[in-house]
Amino acid sequence: MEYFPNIKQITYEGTDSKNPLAFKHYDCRQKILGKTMADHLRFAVCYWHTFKGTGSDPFGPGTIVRNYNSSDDPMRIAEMTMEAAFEFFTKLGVDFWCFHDRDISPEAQTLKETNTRLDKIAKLAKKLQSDNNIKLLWGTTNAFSNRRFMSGAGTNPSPHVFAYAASQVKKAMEITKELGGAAYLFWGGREGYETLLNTDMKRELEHLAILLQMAVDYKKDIGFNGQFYIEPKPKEPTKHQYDFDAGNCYAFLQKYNLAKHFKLNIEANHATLAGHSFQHELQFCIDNGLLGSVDANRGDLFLGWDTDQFPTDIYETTLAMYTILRSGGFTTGGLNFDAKVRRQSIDPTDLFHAHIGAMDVFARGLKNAAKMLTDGVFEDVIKQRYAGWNDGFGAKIEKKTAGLKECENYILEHGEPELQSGRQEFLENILNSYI
Ligand code: XLS
Ligand code: CA
Ligand code: CA
Repeated sequence: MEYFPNIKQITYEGTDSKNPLAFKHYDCRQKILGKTMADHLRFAVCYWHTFKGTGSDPFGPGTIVRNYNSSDDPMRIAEMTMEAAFEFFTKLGVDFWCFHDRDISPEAQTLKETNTRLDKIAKLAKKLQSDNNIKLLWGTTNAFSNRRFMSGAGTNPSPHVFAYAASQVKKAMEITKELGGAAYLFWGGREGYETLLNTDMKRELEHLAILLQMAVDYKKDIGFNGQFYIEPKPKEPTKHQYDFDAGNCYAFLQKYNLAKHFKLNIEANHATLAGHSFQHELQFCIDNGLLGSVDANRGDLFLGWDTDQFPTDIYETTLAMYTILRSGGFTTGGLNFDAKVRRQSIDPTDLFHAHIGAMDVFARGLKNAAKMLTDGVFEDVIKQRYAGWNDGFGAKIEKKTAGLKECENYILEHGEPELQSGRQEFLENILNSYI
């Protein structure tokens, strides 16, 4: 059965095209700095919002009805949804997808039955992957929706719930391996707290580290070679999420000797919720060898929660791609559209418009960033600004051969420093000339 019968293959038609169902900028084969756009951007579609999202919000149930979502048999729905998903990936022309175990297959009464169901759906996914030449960017487990996880998964006060979460991680890792996933992700669903009046934060964090170490060990046991990611987020659903931001995750990973096993998945909307720019979180990761993958979405300037909207801002995508390109680009990671169409966007075609727009805006970001990098204007400004450290007294400080006394002597001899403008407005104007 065809689930999107009104949609043909989406193709690149160039900037003059007025066809809303065509790319104006994303030309998967076009080479930029020696690599195709597809290889630079590594687009992925997320299963949860795109195929399981119904538009429900705290004020009302879903508004979105899909033709692959109607059957009395939950396993039939799971199969139809998987078929629809691969039709969507193929028509859109993305190479990757991402999923949670519970998105692709419904939970049953017992873990055993649940896992049997998962195996069945994973088998179908594997076939569809190879039939359509689509790959898995990452898999993960949903250990936050079921009521058993109301007080967290790895950080739950109950070891019984911890063990349940660990069992889910085990199975989700096995499936991710089976599907050839480039990575396995940990997002701290309800790993956080609502009040310290009932929370032993120290102990909970120790337990989280134990769970991650178990996963590291099991990864070795089963010979899964994918990369592990942690995805920072500062709040929502809990008031305080433990994986607050990239800096916080890094401190945690270092404390528990896990840093060499993990990289981070940076989501734009989570960066801004944490009070950082998307570019800041990316740069922090790059500077610390932590950049894994990206959840490409955006928040809303006026709303303080995780709106998970599709990216539309060329300024943001230019800065993000500039930062990513400067670091050498993605290896295992890519751009996963962890984004949902709005509650009123109820047509299947809206899913295509959303993704086409997002892919085009990242393609434009990539082209702008490549020009910025080739021209090297910003690189030169930064080099120049720090040139004082390359030799003379600056080099002495960097080599740690000068102390406070030497600094004092230097000032006594040289007096007041000569100040230089930071030229921010000049640089912002140059940036705008690329956009
Ligand atoms: C929720 C997160 C989640 C992760 C995967 O805010 O973005 O969707 O990406 O569990
Ligand atoms: Ca995400
Ligand atoms: Ca989000």
